[in-house]
Amino acid sequence: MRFPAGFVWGASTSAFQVEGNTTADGRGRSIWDTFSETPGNVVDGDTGEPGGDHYNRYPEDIAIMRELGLGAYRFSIAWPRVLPEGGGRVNQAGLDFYDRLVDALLDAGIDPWPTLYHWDLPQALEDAGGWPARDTAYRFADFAEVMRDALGDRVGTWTTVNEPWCAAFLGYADGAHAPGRREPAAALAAAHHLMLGHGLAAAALREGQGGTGQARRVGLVLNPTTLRPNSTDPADITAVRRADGVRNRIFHGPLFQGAYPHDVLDDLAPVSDFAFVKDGDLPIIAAPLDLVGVNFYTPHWVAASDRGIDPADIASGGDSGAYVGCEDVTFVWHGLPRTGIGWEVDPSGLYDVLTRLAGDAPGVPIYIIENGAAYPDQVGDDDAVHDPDRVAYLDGHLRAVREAMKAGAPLAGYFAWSLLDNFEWAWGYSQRFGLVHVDYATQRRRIKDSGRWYAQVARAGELPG
Ligand code: PNW
Repeated sequence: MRFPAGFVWGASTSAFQVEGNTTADGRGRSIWDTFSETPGNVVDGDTGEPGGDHYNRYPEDIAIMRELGLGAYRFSIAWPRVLPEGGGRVNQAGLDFYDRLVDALLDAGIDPWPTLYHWDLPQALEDAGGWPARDTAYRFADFAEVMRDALGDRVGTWTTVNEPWCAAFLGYADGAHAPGRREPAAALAAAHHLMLGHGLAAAALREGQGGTGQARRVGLVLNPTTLRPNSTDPADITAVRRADGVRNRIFHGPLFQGAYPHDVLDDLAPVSDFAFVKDGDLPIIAAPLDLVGVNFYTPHWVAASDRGIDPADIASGGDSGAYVGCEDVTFVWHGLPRTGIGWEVDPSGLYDVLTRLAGDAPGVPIYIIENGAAYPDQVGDDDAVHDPDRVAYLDGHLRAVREAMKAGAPLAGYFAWSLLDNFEWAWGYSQRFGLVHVDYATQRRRIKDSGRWYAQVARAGELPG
């Protein structure tokens, strides 16, 4: 199975998950510092320390990327490193880290793909209301401007927000993620302001294009998933429509059609009147994108039931309030093999996501920005990491990507999640997604079998067999 020449092969991380050094060089606090340090929120009480010490070890990590033959590296920029209070004073020492990182990547021939927001909101902005407050979207645009001025001469491809669904609904409705609030109406406002922040930031990034003459490309990263009815019962089909509304269409509508779907507004009317949508917001949100990123892990099967959503299924430990307005909807295991984190493995879910997105956002190039599988530690007696399950997961999902391309979806690249084992949010360090193993006690890196397999695929541009 060959991929076209020019297809981008990369790997991803995010700042809070790999950098560690949460108090170095004047970094301010983020909602994930506060949340993870609060007992009961993260498995084993894990926090952003030690992460993978990527803040200091990035040269070694870039050498590993070269060994893996990666063409691009997706990382995120820690807002509280750059603007410790969320806005106002710029912390030059924090900014300098990303400057060094970008230069080192370019020296190594690896394209830097920064994401501006991967969930580490400055605590000061949460204290002022967080994403449910409209002002946060404007502060985010200010941050984008600072980053454009700092890196815009060298960075070609930018993504604004990572997974607004998780940031809004796991953070503000379910509470399994920071800031751990359980306020369904506020979560809907957060989702809107994350999209508004994206639109404002995208406009800022486009200004003063290309110090190097390189065209600047701007997009965002969504995590749409496939929701399938558990039976042909019309009630189950309705359950799918409603869950799909708050998971997928609440984003696809504003971003790609410039409007919230009517049925979503109707379904959610008991929760919110959407008064936070102001005149002029939707055109900002719906401004054309140069690319759209997709993160995909697992599909879901949905049934109508008054049992409520099973907590274990959806949100790694919350009360599954993430699906706002879907209290009479349940998620059902389909009996497929599951990863260490419990997520069912089904590459056809990715095929469905991609072909649907190609229809919802016609002509916009799609990049898989994250895809991968978690397992607990797999260091063998021979001191190596043999992870055949992860190889099978990646192989199956890459085949689905290729099939979606054959069906016409404009896929242009694939980034594995993750380059390194890292802080897996509510799971802490108990689950490992890396192509590269990290021994957190010594910070020793070891390329796993999956990393060597992926390197071969990236070099050949082709799947074996
Ligand atoms: C995404 N859920 O997070 C993030 O973008 C990554 O930072 C993360 O490490 C990766 O996927 C694996 O989890 C998610 O509970 C976290 O539905 C939780 C959920 C979905 C995505």
